[in-house]
Amino acid sequence: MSKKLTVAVVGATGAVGREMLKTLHDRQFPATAVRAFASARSAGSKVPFGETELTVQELREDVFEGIDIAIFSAGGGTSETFAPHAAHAGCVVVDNSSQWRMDDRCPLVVPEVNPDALAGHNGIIANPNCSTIQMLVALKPIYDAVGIRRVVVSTYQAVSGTGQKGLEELERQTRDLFNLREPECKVYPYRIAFNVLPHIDVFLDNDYTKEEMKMTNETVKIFNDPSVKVTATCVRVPVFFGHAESVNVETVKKMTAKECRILLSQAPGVKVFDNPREKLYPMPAYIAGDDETYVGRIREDESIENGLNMWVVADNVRKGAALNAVQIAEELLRRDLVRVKDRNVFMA
Ligand code: NAP
Ligand code: 3JN
Repeated sequence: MSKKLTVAVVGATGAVGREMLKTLHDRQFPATAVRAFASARSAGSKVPFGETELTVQELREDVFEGIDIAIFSAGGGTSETFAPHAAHAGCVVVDNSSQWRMDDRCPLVVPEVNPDALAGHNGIIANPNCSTIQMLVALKPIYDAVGIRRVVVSTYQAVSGTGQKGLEELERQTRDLFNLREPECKVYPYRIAFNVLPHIDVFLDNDYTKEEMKMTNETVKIFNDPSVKVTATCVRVPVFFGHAESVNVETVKKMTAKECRILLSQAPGVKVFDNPREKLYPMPAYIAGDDETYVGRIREDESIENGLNMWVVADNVRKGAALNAVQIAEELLRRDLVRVKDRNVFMA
């Protein structure tokens, strides 16, 4: 008889939490029980899980006893408060927020890039930011083959990155504009319908946004290489699902565009969609719901000696959040790492 495995989704009523439940079901994650948690606001409501429904329970500090893995996507504050209690109860947390990403006690993992970082975890594993995940899935083979000195990235991020309320804002504003009504801005500082906003998350003292600095800092941690420099401009666009990125890479040794296409077409989690003559390139509207990170528009940067340009697109809610987290949980199982060695690491 196989061992019992109870999995919890924290933030189960949210855009990412719902996709998390769908992903666990679609991939036939070997859980013997799945439990759904959210705030007291939605306790008692139902969320779909395959053909059935789960009743949402209120998240409390004492709910983690008997849960083996808890996948959190309920915001940084919830993760800060509750993840240490989960680890203390012996439950391994895979956390989707930025709360623990840069904490030295927590591995920050993209399974196609640095699965070995899971070894020796302390009970909380961090899932990177969606924009970092898809960029690094595409960059890892290049990093391994020729080294990377510098990356200049501009993102085109869908409103689903802001959760349910982002999706509703784009839909409402679009309807308002078609009905000649002034669009109401509840979520973003300016209208997002028929507009682009060069502003994601809060501004920091260096005039970058927090989202931009996540890409810079998380890349260094995941590659475990401070010599890789990343500068980012993160932009919100009126797209429901799927983040796109223009990525310029300066490599250490030369790689031609042809070599890059061949390399990436063999890389795990990547699909190369690149034939300019056939107008073939990836776009969010056509890849939403897919697991892969799509790469197109691969070409040499003719302004420097060792440079490549590429266009990277992935479903931000799936590979950028839910799928990556479930893949981490799968990797933990494969490596027999579903246990917390020292339950007191995060208890002050
Ligand atoms: P969302 O649609 O607004 O959902 C938020 C979820 O968190 C809801 O289920 C909500 O439950 C729950 N929640 C809020 N406060 C809570 C509390 N005190 N206790 C328990 N549950 C609570 O947002 P989302 O798009 O799913 O994103 C959720 C989080 O995931 C984000 O805040 C972010 O940290 C992370 N995220 C990460 C990435 C990434 O790049 N990897 C991408 C998107 C999001 P109620 O229904 O009860 O309010
Ligand atoms: O805006 C996006 O496209 C991605 C958003 C991610 C996000 C949203 C709210 C809070 C995060 C994140 O994962 O970095 C957070 C957070 O800081 O936890």
